[in-house]
Amino acid sequence: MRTVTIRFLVCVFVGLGLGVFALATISGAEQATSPAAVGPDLHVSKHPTWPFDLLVEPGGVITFAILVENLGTGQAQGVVLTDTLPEDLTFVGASNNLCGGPCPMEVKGQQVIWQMGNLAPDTQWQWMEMWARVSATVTVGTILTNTVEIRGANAEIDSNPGDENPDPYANNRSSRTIEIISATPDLEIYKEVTAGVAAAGESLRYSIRLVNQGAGAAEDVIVTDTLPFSVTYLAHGSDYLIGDPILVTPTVSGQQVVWTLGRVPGHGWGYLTVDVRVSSTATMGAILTNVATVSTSSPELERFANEFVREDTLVSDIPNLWVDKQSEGQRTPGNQFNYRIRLTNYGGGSATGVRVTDTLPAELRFITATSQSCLDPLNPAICQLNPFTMTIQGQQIAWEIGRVPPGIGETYIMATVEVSPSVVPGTVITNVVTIGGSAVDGNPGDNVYTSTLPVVESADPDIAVFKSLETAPPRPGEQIIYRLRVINQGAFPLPNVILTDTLPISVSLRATANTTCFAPPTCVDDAFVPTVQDGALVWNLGEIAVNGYGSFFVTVDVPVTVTAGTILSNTARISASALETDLTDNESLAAVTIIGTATPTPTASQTPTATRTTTPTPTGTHTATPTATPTNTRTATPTPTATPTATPTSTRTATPTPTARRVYLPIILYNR
Ligand SMILES: [Ca+2]
Ligand SMILES: [Ca+2]
Ligand SMILES: [Ca+2]
Ligand SMILES: [Ca+2]
Repeated sequence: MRTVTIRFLVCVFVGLGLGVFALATISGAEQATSPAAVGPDLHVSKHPTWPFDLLVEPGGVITFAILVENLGTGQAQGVVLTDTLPEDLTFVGASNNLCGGPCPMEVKGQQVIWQMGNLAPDTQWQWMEMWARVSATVTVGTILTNTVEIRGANAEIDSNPGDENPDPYANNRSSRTIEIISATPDLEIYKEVTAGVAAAGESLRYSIRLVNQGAGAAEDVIVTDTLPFSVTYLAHGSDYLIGDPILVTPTVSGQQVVWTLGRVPGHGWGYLTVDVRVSSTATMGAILTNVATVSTSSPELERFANEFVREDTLVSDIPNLWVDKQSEGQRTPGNQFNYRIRLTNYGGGSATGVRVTDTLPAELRFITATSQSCLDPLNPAICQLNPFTMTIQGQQIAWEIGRVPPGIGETYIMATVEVSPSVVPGTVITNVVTIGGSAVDGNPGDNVYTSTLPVVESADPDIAVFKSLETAPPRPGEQIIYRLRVINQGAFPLPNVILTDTLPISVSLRATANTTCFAPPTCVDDAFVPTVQDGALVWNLGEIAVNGYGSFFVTVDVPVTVTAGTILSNTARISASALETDLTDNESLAAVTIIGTATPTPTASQTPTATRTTTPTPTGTHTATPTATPTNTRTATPTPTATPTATPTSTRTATPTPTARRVYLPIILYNR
C-alpha cells in the first residue's frame, strides 16, 4: 500500500540522504573478510516466521522460515536441501524462488527434498518458507522437532576460521522444536520508534505491535499507552491487520491513549501508532519513558508479556545540513542538461531558515527549475511539487527551503541549464552549490558541493546510466526499489550494451522488472532477465538505437538486523562496444541511510548470524562524482511495479507479509 502511494506521488524518486562514496570502500571491505582457501561453505538454518513463536495448537498450521546460504569463496554444486518432518507433522506447502523460480521439489514420506542446483559464492540472506500441519490428535505439551539439512556435490571449506568450530559441515544442519499448546490466547505487546527523532522540539512516531501468540481468541482487548510527560500528542494511526485492515480510533486523555479493540483472534496481530512532539525545553540526555499495556477478559497462557516499557534518550538537537549535485543529460555546446541538487539533514534537530544557493559558471545559462520537497519526517513519502521560492541574481540562483527536520524524504531541486554554443568541447565547467540555515551546523564541511564536468562533442557515442531510489528511506526489515535509467544520448546506435548492478552485500534481491524502448517508439516490458555474476546483476542489452532508453527496477529486502544509520551503497555501470569520450555518466551510485529501528526486533533465536553486514564508509571527500541520466522528456513512460515474487499462501490467517514495510522473509529470485 505504501509503495503504491509513493509511485503516484513521485515520478522520479531518489532516496534521502544519498551520498557519493568511494567505490573502493565496498570491494575493499569484502576482500578483507575473504579466507585464503577457495571452496563453498553451505549454511542452512530454520526459524519461526516473524512475529510468531513456534507454538501451535492441535490441527493448526505452522510456518518455518529457512535461510539458505553459501558463505564460502567457491561455487557449491548440485545443492540438495532435505527437510525431515516428525510423525505428527504433515507437509502442506513451500515457497521459494531460489532457482530463478521454485526449485524442483519432491516429498518422500516424511522427507521434503529440493534440488537447488548450483549456489554462487558469497550467497547470503536467501530465504524460503515451508508450512506444515500438526496432527489434530496430538497431545498438548508435546514437543516436535523438525530438521533441515543442506549438502552439495563438492567439498566445503571453513569460511570462518576465526571461530572455535573448524568443521565446515557443522552449519549444514538446523533443527527447531515446536510446542503444542491449547487453543488459549496469549497477548504480547511491543513498542518502538519508527519515524522521527527523539530530540528537543522534534516529532517522532511510536509504533505499538500487538500479537496474539496463542491459538485462541482474546475477548475485550484494550491497549493503553501512557506517553512521557515531556511529549505532546499529535496524531494516531493504525496498521491493524487482525482480520481485515481497519482504522481504530483511540480515546486520548492527557498523556493516556486508549484503544478498545474487542476480539483479537488466535495468531492475530497489528500495529497502532502515536505521533508526538517533544517539548522544545527538554534537554539532551533526558529519558522519555513510555509504557504500553494490553488487557483481555479471556484467561491467557501468560508466556508473553502484556506490558512494554520503552525508554528513549534525547539526542543532540544540532542539525547537520547536507547538499550534493548530479548532472543529468549530455553536456554538448548549445544544448540543455539538468542539475539535480539533493539536500537533507543528517543531524538530530531541525534546521530553520534554510536556503540553497547555486552559482553557475559563465559557460552556462539558467533556463528553468523544478523542485520536490518531502519535509515531514513522520511521512517521508508525502511530497510537494515546486514548493520553494526562487530568486535569480545574475548567475546566482537561490531557493528558500525553510525548516528542514532530520529523517526527511527525497527533497531536491532540478535546474535546467544551457551550455553556451561557443564553448569548446573539453572545457570543464565548475558549479558550486551551498546550503545554509540560521542554526549551528554539526558539520559545515558538507554544506558546499563543487561539481566539475567536461563539455563533450555532440557527435560522440554516449551511453549513460542513472541510478535512483523509488522508495522512501527504509527502516530495517523494509524493501528498497532501485531504478536504473539507461539512455543512448549520443549520435550513434550502440551495440553490445551491458548493464551491471552491484548490490550492497547486506541486502537480498527480491525481484526485478524493466521497461525498455531501445528502438523508439516501440517499448517492451520485461524483455530482459539479469544473471547474477559475483554478486552483481548483469543484463545483456544488445543494441540500443540513438535516443533509445529504458528503466530497470530492482527490489531488495533490507534485513531486520541492519542497524539505523547504516549506509547501503549500490553502484550501477554501463558499457557499450564504442569509443566514448564521456565516461563520467557510465557509472552511478546510490547510497541510502537506514532510518529508525527494526520493526520486527527478532529474538536471538530468530536472528541468523547477524554480524555479516558490511557498512560502506563514506570517504568524506565531498567532491563531485558526476553521473548522468536521461532527460525528463524521454522518461515519460509509465513506471511498472517491480514484479513481486510468488507470495507464500499459508492457510494461516496471519502470514506475516501484510504490508511492504513489515516484510521479514526475503525471497530471492536468482542465485546463479
Ligand atoms: Ca557448511
Ligand atoms: Ca500475555
Ligand atoms: Ca552539514
Ligand atoms: Ca557515457
